[in-house]
Amino acid sequence: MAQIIDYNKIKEASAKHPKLKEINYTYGTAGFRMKAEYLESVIFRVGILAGLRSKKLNSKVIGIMVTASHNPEADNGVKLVDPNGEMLEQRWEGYATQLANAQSEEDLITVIKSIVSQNEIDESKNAIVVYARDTRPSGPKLIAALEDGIKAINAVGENLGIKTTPQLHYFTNYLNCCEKPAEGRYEELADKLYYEKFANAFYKAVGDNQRLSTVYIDAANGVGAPKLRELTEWINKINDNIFKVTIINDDINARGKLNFQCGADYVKTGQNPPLGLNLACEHRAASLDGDADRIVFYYVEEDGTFRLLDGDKIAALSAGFIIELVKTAGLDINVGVVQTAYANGSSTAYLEEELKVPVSCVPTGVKHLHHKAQEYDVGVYFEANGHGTILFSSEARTAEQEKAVKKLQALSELINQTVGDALSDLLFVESILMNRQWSFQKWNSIYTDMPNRLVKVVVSNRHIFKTTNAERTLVEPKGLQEKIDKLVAQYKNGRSFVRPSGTEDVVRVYAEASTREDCDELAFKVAGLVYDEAGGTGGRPSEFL
Ligand code: NG1
Ligand code: ZN
Repeated sequence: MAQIIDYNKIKEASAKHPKLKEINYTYGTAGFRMKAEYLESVIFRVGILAGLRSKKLNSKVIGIMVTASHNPEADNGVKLVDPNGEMLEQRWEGYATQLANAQSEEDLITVIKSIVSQNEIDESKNAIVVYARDTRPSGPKLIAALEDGIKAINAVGENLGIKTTPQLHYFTNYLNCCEKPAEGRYEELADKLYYEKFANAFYKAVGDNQRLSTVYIDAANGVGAPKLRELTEWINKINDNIFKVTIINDDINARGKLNFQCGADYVKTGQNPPLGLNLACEHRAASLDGDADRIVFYYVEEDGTFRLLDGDKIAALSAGFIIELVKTAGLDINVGVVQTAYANGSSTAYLEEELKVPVSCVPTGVKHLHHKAQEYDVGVYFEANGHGTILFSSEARTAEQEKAVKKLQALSELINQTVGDALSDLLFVESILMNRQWSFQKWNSIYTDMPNRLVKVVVSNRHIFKTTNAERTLVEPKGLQEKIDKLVAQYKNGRSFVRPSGTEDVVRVYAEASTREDCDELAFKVAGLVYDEAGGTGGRPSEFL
């Protein structure tokens, strides 16, 4: 029988993790994320919040992931995962922000009590929480603060050790629908179940198609390296002739290497291969990010041109294959694709005009994509940066057992439906390419990307930027959108939009146009405009026009 909440115990424990005065925290697109040294009090309080959420949901297991994904090594972050493996419910994001900003111990107790009363939480319910971290050096200290928070609210906490973000999502969902392991066996089981599931599903999905060449994987010197290695060992145990990878940037122990000039974000933003990879023209390669929930693929042409196969290309490849299977099987299933404003214009045109699949555009942040994708029988969603997955509704999963349906079923088992997962996405893409016997070149040729560029602008206050129309139109600062529109109108197929980042203290400018020159000029003109008219700071970058 759990005790009711002991507020004095929380007060005492909290005094060991005091809130820094000068900082105002926000639970953003990806939870709390910033320099690791500012996060101790926040993480302690997230432990408390997870306990409250578990009590509220009748002792369901809540997940907590300590990671800052693709951010530099000095950053860290934390986010909560709901029982079905999805992101924390939106209303509770507000509670997370309130808890994090409570200045004194008394304020903290007041906030906790108000969450309890607003949600009619039965304090006597048991609470159970599982947590994991990526490989960042600041992880262990933050986990210790988290454990203090979990203990302070008398919740049961199970440490899963080092895991990828998608493993934590997957296992949280598993614990809430399947038998719970014995105490002390959680960490090991979280790996085993995950490897077993995806290795078997991959074997089923590739059938007897011929294996393709080795894939070189840049693991960003993060948690993806050991996890992918173990996953491929599991695949090889079933059949050692279906999948070959060579992992590079797998040094998780050296300081300063995580995400440094490598990883999915570096490759996508710079449109260059990562440090440490010598790409010959026949090589197939991919990059993960620091917590292995993003993946982008790439290769170089004979003349050395770098070709990126990003999240948009993954969505197009997946949707195309799924639609073909659905047609072959004669199934009455609706397939839809969800994108954000960052999706390349050519990808949207290809999906709508060639594949004739409905496409919707939602604001940045996986939760928005995920919710929209749930409206379809098969909902494909990928951010251009390589974070995404595919959701199969239960109707699609239980359709008759014909060949195409079986393949569709095998694909539905191969994708991590709780969240975007670089390792499961890698196997998913590879299985489609094997079924189609497509090279990266062939895959790339389904449509040609419009030249595009993403630019960061540092401003004194990014919170003055307000958007609408799935973030494609600025409402504030007043008058700025009209000026952007005037610039855009000067370029053939021009498109540009501006929004505040939810994970970094910057404003992002995105631009597309028919040629590389036009695109760069448009991006840097809009960036210059934002800098000049909306409080640019820290020195005007010389490339801004
Ligand atoms: P922000 O910083 O809000 O742009 C970035 C990505 C998002 C999402 C989150 C979470 C871009 C342009 N933005 O968000 O798509 O992945 O990080 O990691 O890639
Ligand atoms: Zn990530």
